Amino acid sequence: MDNTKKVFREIKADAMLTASPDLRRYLTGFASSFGYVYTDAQESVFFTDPRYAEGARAALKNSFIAVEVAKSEETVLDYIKSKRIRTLAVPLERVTLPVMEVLKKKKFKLADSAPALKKAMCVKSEEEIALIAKASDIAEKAYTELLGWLKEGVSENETAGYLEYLMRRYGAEDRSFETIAAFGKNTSVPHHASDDTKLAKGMPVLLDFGCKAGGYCSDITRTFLFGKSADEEFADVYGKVLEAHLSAAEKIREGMTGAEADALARDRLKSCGLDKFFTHSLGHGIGVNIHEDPRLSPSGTDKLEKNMVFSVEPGVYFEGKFGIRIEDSVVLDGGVRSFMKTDKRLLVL
Ligand SMILES: [Mn+2]
Repeated sequence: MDNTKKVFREIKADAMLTASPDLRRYLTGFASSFGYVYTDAQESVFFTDPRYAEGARAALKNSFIAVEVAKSEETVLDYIKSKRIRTLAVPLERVTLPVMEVLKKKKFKLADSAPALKKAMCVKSEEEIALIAKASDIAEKAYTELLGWLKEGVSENETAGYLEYLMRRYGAEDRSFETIAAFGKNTSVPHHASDDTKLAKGMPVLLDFGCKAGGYCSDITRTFLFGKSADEEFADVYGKVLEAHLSAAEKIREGMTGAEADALARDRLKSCGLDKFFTHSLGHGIGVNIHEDPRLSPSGTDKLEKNMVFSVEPGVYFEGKFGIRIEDSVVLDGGVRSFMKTDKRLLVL
């Protein structure tokens, strides 16, 4: 995958230089812990150290990107200087102060590449969409198997660990983020840190998880009951969160802003008095990073476009009682198409 030209087209500078691992991965499709990607109108060069040179040459053999060995950023900057580059675009929000000092010393005129990177990254290619679909399939396969394994007495930590093991077993290269497994009243904390709470009959279970395939993330949340709930309110509230999810997913269209999309679910929950318990935003973009643009939130100004991939995840949380979140990863193509195939109706195990 070579996204260097796609980003460079949007940049007003003679060249761009990118060092962050996630952005390098996005630009080259190659994962590494050290390197710089340089792009100008004529060429793209991936500078890395000897550990990655062989792997990078093999991976980028058929791409536009050349591979060079560089021991330090000094070597890279001297190369850029030798090309008489005046304006250099770097993602300013990612540049550390020491690196900024070096760039200034070398007398580059700096431009910001972050807006172009963000803009390019949120609209996915067919290849990227296929990788997110694969990461979604793996996550759901692991989830389906986990449901048959869950039993009274297992802890949240054990459950999170086993789910992550299953995702790797079915082909994931990593998890997308720290898996959330919450039992009972812990479900009311939207991002609960899994602990040694044990599963007991009648508890709600919230699992928020995802994995990476080819560098791309999936993100899914399911909330269900482990046996019939003692709380009669649960099934009723679940139905309302599901309605909010389904109605937003049905109505989201290209051209809407993130705020308009968010309002579809928020207004639905408002009509039954639940909006004040919906304490986060409806969704976020998903790609090489688990959280990226577009933002589907009350303040989201991003316009939703064809082939953007994001989450749809309304949730309501009753402190000290229970919480419910229902999340799919989706792609926008006319309307919304979900990557998830598992049933979202209330499951009572
Ligand atoms: Mn999410």
